[in-house]
Amino acid sequence: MNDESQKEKLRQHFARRVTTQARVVLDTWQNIHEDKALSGALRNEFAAAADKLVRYALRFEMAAHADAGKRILALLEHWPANTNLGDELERQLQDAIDTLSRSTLRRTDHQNAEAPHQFRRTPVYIALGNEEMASRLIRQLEFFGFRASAFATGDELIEACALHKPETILMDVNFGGSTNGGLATIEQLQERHDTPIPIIFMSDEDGSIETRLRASRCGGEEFFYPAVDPGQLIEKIETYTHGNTVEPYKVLVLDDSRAQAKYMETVLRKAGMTAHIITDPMQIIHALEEFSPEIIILDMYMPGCTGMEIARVIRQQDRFHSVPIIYLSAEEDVTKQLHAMSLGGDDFLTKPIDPKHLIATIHNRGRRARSLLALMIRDSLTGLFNHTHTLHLLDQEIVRARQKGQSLCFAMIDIDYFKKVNDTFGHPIGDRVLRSLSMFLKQRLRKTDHIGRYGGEEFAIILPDTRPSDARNVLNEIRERFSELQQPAGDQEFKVTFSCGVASWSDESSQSLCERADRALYTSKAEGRNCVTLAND
Ligand code: GH3
Ligand code: MG
Repeated sequence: MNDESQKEKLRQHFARRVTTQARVVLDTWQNIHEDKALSGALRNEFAAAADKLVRYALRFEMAAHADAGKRILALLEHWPANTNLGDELERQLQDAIDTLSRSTLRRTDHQNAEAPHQFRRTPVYIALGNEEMASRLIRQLEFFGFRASAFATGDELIEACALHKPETILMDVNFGGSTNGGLATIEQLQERHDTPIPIIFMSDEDGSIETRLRASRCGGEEFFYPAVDPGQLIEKIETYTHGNTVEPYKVLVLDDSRAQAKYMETVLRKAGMTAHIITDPMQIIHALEEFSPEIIILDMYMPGCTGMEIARVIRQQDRFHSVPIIYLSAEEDVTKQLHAMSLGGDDFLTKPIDPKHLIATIHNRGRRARSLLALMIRDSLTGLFNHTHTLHLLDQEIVRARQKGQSLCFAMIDIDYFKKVNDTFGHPIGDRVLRSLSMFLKQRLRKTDHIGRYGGEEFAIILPDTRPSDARNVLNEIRERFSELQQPAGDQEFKVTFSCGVASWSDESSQSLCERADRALYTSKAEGRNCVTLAND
């Protein structure tokens, strides 16, 4: 490769930094936009993201992005810290955001309509009156790697479920042409299965509470009315897939009575949950950081402070903003319970605790929290952590490595000549390659490693407590195995390789660590691809 084209490649490589950062800005704006009452808490994060965008865009000479970013920063001057966003400013910011998203939109590659031929997932069944809509949905789902089939009658559906239990069923409430025919089919179907199949109901005619109740009672997890948006549907299905991995819930209990705390611990452990108990409220911050609970149970009254005060402190941290909090107390005064809820609690359980009630509450809260979280932190194509969350995990692991005096490695992976895969076999096959690499990484790495989709065809891996030479060896092994994998495309097959850069943390910021891994990745590219480079300190 000559000098000029090397330079052009490098430029393109870094251009992606800018577009990735632009997406971080757009994502943050989306969150602000969705809940303006909480926007004050996101203002600084949004400003920092926009600032970084401008710096990157200037560095890599991308004028449109730099201008859009500067306009956002100028508008942010009128948004004081810790206040919520006002209407007029929101309109102006939206305008600037629109400009930015126009510059960031990915040019869609030439799309070859061919769908992937092999699927790993269990099927999704579709029972809709509208055939055209059903086949459109199937195509969409296949694009995301789901195997979907449509059914014309309830009997066929029930038979198919007996043969192969689906991940989920999309069911028209009035399926089969009769009012509530779909509901009746599902009721009949669920009786034959020990664990109910999650159902997504839709109806374009009837969104009444009676119908919704009946749907929910026979396993209806979602109710789309009056229309189904395919994008949303796919996200729902994706969420169920993650929900299906039955990791035990991580529950933090704060109760000043050691006996009560011990009792709770026993109940939770018996139910297969991971419990972490503290009896001193002053330990809460430390426990949050160390244990990262998914659900928090707080005693209402403790010496020195109340559960409500602790809840408020917990809610002040962005990360724990939406973690469910359950209060425990002998308090039977309803007014006080309501007050406690208004201060950021989700549920209230009265002592003595009925273990069944406790476990059911945790399951309900936990499941909802997990599916919400999955939408926020995961990439919908691969199910890996998204860019923002990967960086967040990296920061967390750096803190841990520093505390424990352990080593830590960060790797960046970029598929080689991926554009050619898209151009030759079509975008859907390209997507399937991304998913196959993501599954490959999940299979080969330890549970304690974090895998993220960093950008389009770039992945990032955080390897805690790992020495640089070990990280390099592991990644080299993965690289070799992956390069041998046959990727099917219709009746052809092809192989794909990736390049990788690894950096070992040396008491530096996450940004510096990322940049070193990125440079090492680029060295791998420059040295001919399909190799792993370890960054110098
Ligand atoms: P190199 O070896 O230098 O990395 O070459 P490359 O072709 O892999 O890199 P380049 O940056 O030129 O192209 C990356 C391609 O990845 C272009 C883009 O369309 C494609 N891509 C990005 N995100 C996705 C995605 O979500 N799905 C698919 N199918 N393709 C994607
Ligand atoms: Mg590439």
